[in-house]
Amino acid sequence: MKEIYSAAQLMELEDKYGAHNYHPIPVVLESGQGVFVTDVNGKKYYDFLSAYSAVNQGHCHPRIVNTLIEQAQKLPLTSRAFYNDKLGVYEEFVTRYFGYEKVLPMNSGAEAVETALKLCRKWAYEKKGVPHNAAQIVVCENNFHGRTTTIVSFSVDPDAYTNYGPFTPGFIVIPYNDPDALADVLANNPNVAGFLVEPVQGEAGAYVPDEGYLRKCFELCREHKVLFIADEVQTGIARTGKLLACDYENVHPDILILGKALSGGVYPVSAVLSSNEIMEVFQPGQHGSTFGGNPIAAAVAVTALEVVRDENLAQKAYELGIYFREEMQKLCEVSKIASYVRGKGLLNALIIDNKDHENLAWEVCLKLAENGLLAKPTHTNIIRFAPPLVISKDQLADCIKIISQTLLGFE
Ligand code: IF1
Repeated sequence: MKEIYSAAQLMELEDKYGAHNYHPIPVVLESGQGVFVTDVNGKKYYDFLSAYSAVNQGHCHPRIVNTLIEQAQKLPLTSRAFYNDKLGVYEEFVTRYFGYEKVLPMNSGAEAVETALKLCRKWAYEKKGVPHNAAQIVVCENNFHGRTTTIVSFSVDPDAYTNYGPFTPGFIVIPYNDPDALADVLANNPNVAGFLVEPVQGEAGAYVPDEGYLRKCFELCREHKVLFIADEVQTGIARTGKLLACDYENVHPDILILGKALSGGVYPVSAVLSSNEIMEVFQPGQHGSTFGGNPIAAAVAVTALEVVRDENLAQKAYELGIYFREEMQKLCEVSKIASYVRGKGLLNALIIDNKDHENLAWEVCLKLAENGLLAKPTHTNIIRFAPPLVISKDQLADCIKIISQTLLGFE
């Protein structure tokens, strides 16, 4: 591209030549560093989305980018038809890091969720003894696990599923944050193979379940020989103030799904972790991916996880999260449009009172952008706040000022 485009022209290009499956905030970004991104006009913003928690380690983390460049220059892709010198090293590292015996590498979060669902079904037939094609997997209302045909088959969001049928059968949807509903389903369905859950619901707007919910569900699963499958694609890797959100309740999922920040956002890397006993149901040729486990992904993931540990990002997210919610709470007391704040660690959401003005959350986000902070609404009345975890307390204080002043401007 020789020509220099204006922001308006770049947005026009996307509008004209790209499918209209997104409605972005009208800023055109061209670079990023740590907690900041810069647009094509040179305006700098705090990034309070972190690419939906993929950039926990901050934009362009030098260690991660170096690993990416070095491996890209050496050997990017072999396929799994051959061994490579990075995959095994990564597999040992990631399984020890999260306390599992085996890992299966994929690329996107949705692929990892699909992998977990296939793994769970196969385990049900080959280990649990569920009759052929009768396996059921329990999921929760308002879930978000990705966009594949099977995953949207159990979505309750009409935007996610409308006109994508016929759908994959074999899923039972129960209310979230309701262990009794799970107890009921498990007591009445001997063919349940697994329970798939987000420890904090992301798309639902950082919806945090009651304390003890995950633990109770985990124990119910144990009792009924049902696999507890945690989708930590968004909540995992320090975002919620612990390495995993399940760590808050000492729950060690039978199957753990990771993505997003597993690469620090520089490359699509996802993973499914489990035990030898479960993972051994996959035999050669029964599952895989051209890019899954490629040398760049493997090398980058090791560095991205080292950064999380070396920079103590979980503890940082934990402490800064408490501070952020306290300050947002104070704001809610004085702001007419901010109702309440919720979240865990640095995965938070501010609920906007939009009863007089349906598009208010969107308007607030436009104003936040003008004032130098990027966030995105979800569900018309919720603004998600999830900065990179490398943010300093001073920077966060600065952001709290921007958010407060912006909201108070809406009276
Ligand atoms: C988009 C939401 C966030 C996820 C969980 C699996 C996946 C995701 C818990 C799939 C992906 C994304 C995808 C992104 C928007 C985003 C999102 F609003 F849609 F729900 F973060 F909150 N499990 N979440 O949150 O991972 O295949 O995308 O790598 O634009 O669709 P993926």
